[in-house]
Amino acid sequence: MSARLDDLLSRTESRDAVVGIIGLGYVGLPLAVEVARSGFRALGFDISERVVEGVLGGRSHVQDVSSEVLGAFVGEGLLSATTDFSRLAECDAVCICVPTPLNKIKDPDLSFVVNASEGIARTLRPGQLVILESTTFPGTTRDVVLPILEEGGLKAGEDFFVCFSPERVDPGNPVWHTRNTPKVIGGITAGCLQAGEALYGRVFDTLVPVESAEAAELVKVYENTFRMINIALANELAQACEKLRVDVWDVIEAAATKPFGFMKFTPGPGLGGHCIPLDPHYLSWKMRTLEFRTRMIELASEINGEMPAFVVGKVADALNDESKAVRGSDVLVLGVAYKKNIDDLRESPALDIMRLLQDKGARVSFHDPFCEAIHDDGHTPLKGLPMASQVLTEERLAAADVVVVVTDHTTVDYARVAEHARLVVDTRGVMRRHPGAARVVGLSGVATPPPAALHALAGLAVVG
Ligand code: SAJ
Repeated sequence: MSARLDDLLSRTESRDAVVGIIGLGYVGLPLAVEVARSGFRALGFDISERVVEGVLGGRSHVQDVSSEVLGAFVGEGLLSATTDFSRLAECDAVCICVPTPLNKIKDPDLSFVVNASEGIARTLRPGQLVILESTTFPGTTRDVVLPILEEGGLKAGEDFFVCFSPERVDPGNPVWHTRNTPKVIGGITAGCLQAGEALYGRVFDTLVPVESAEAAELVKVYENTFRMINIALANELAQACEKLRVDVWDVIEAAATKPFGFMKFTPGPGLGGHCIPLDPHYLSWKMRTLEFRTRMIELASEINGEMPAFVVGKVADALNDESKAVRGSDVLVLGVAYKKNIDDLRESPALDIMRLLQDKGARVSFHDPFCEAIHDDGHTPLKGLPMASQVLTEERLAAADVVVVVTDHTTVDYARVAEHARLVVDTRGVMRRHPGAARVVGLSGVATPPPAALHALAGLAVVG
């Protein structure tokens, strides 16, 4: 074993190692806390003065990190933060937890990873361990990060050590947290993996070593590609059920009773979030450079991308059944976050649905108990921004020509919606449990008949 590795392993074992975390967001800050909880000195790095001041003041800006826990570690001197990247020289290990967004043509934007790597390279010294956590395409660690780090002449695997270990943070998950979620890790060399396992084996409950950094990079994009494709299958099933006039929720709930060989996914208004819609495109982008088409990803992405328009079509049909046009109709969208019980609007299909409805002339407003207002993010131009969340009164429900359940926050009283709304388009299957006065149109299957049909059935003439 090299003396450098030996020294790093002993500093790790004795907890004398200082661990740097670059990027103090929803991945980096929880990691910094777990590093401190494991007895290491954690030194957070961020480009934002505001973030650094908040951390030093014991004020958490991340949902899964309580300010009291953060403040306690800062008070004990186990956790600190700085915008001074020259202090990376103080660290025995550096974890990169920065964003890897896609650009407008869905190509990976590695600028944050490159900047972080260049920051580390400026003070790279023998014996340091670098672990990249940001989700990215296979080959990034070896082909993008390594050349930057080896620029100064040090050699990975001999002078310093490099691993990839994908973040698996699910913000707000009540069961799976940073420490107890199994942690995949792969090294550039066997020695690199040994160094990474020595550190992360003391921070995480379960390590999952794999044969290379590329394998570890691929595990993460595969996990989320699996999810994206199965969601697309559920969405395609919803479209097929629409043609078959079968309730897709009946089909999925019944299929989910199969105790083996089946995994439940549900259809919805489209795919939101900063992981599932984006991560598969890292793989498809990489495979295109190798002249290989990931057709499943392309097709699934197309199907998921159709859902906002599919929902708007359902709204238009539901209004049409009542001899109303979309143009001029009062449409109240219930829930705009990308998934229930969070306030995150990133890539939310609700924004596409609202824009499409506005484009058709509808008067669109929204109610979301987790999102106070929608501001211009530069992506989804909505007219009249910022839009404030409406108060969900009975009068407001009754006044809407149609209420569209887009995000099924559990804090909304859907029985009340069923009682006071006239017409509901339900993209999440939540109204099925709340029969009421409202006419409900689901993603598929036979909606409750429109008033005219009901009156006709009862032999009554429809008046007015
Ligand atoms: N969605 C569906 N149908 C489903 C599941 C999700 O339409 O059956 C939609 C959601 O409404 C949302 C989007 O997909 O718009 C993404 O939802 P998600 O439940 O996958 O939540 P995310 O984006 O927060 O995904 C994260 C991921 N975590 C990491 O990448 C570390 C993902 O791997 C997790 O599986 C997921 O959380 C989770 O299970 O909560």
